Amino acid sequence: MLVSFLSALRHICSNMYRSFKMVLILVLNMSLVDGISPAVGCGYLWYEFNGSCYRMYQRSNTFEEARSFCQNDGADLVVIANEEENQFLKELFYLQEDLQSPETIWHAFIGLTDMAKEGTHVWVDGTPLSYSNWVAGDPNDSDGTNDIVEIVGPYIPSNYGRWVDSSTIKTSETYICERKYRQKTGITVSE
Ligand SMILES: [Ca+2]
Ligand SMILES: [Ca+2]
Repeated sequence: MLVSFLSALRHICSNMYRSFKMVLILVLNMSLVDGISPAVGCGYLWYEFNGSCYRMYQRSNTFEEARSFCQNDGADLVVIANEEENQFLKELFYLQEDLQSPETIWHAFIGLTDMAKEGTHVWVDGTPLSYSNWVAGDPNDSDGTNDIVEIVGPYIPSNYGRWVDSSTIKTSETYICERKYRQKTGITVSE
C-alpha cells in the first residue's frame, strides 16, 4: 500500500517537473525570439531608456559629490543627447519609485558644466553641447559662480524639464545618474 502510494507520488512529481520544465523552455524561447532576454536589465530601481540605465537620487550632495556617488555605481551624472532623452527624464521624476513627493522637487543636477571655460558648456563625458533646453535667459552666470546645470523639476510647472545654470557651491537634494545598459551572461539582445 505504502509502496504503491510512494510510486504514484513520484509519478505525479515527475510529471509536474516535466510540465514545469516545458513551460520554462517555452517562456525562455519566446523571450529570445522577441529579442528580450530575462537575463538582462538595469538593476533594482534603475530605469532603462534607449540603451542607458537611469536612476534619480534624493541625497544632499554638491555637484562633485553627486558625480562621485554616480561613479561608484559605474555611472556618471546624466548626459542628455536629445529631446527624447530629456522627455524621458521628466517622466523619471514620477517613474522613480523611491522618490519622496516628486511634485515638490525644484531641481536635479545633470552632468553639464562650464567650469573649465566660462560660457562653454561641456558634458561630463567630454561631449560638447548640441541639444539644449535652457530656461529663457539662462545660462547667465548670474552670480559669477553658476557653472553647473540643473533640470527643473515638477514643482515649477512652467519650466518643468528646462535647464538652469546654478552655483558650484550649491548642494542639491536631487540628481540623476546614467550608465550604459549592461548585458549579463552573454545572451545577445537584438534592438
Ligand atoms: Ca544620455
Ligand atoms: Ca557659468
